[in-house]
Amino acid sequence: MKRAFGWLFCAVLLTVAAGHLAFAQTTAPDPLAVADSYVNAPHPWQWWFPVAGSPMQAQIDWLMKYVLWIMAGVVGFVGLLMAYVIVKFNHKANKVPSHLTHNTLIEVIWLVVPTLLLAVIIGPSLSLIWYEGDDSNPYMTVTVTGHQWYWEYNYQSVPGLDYTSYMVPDNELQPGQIRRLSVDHPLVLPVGKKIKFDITSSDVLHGFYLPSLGVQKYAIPGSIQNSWTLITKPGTYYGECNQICGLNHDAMPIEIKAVPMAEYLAWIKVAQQNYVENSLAPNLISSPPPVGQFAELAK
Ligand SMILES: [Cu+2]
Repeated sequence: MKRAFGWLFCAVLLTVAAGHLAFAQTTAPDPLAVADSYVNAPHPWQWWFPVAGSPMQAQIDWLMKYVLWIMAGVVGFVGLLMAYVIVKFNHKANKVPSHLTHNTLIEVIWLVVPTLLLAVIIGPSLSLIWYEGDDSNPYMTVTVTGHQWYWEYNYQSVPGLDYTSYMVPDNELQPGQIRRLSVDHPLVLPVGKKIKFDITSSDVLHGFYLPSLGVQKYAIPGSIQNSWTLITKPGTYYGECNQICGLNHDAMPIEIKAVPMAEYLAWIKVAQQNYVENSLAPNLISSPPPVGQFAELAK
């Protein structure tokens, strides 16, 4: 019995050591990773998280595996113990039961080992919670407002740039667009920069959920929830409203175009111009054209 606990303890220590190595690696993503037509979208039969598109999601992915391995160890060990007891001490195999009621060593071990397990889980968990909460010093802030049933994006640092984003209906899909995920005007963000989100709602509860970027916050009327991201690789990232918000809850996906800074700045110019034109008409929110055709402007 002592040997079994010894092995379990060693396994836990090894898991913790390996985990900390992995944790250290995921905190420093390569900001120079470049890919032109990278699409980070869910695929059929996907059963694990999407490929991490931000350091936050990389750490969430790591913590998930870390706790999963510890949990697998605990479940496996308890399962073996139960099998041992069932075989060795059933009524037939053990006709005269022992009247043993206390064993100080075992009682100390079953207090100390779970305590150690919780201790090695709480460290990285708290560290990740603090990391998620640290939205200080962003490069820019976007106010994200949930509406029934579309999203509105307001670029706080770009005067007047405020536009809506609707899902592309099934019968208007263009080649390359994804059914129920592509939108008319994606949220355009620069890669390699810290982006803060001020998330709110104009009507009911919505959920701003970006699985590949590790962002998930309620959009609550009359309240602002904060989150942030740092996208390491240019490409298209998808998310959804994940709070049941009414009839067309499934028709308010989120599409993000993460582009290099030069292309982002070029897009801003066109989007602002578009806003000025549209603002001549009352009650019209600007609708910048889709991104992708402005690489030329940036050169
Ligand atoms: Cu919603």
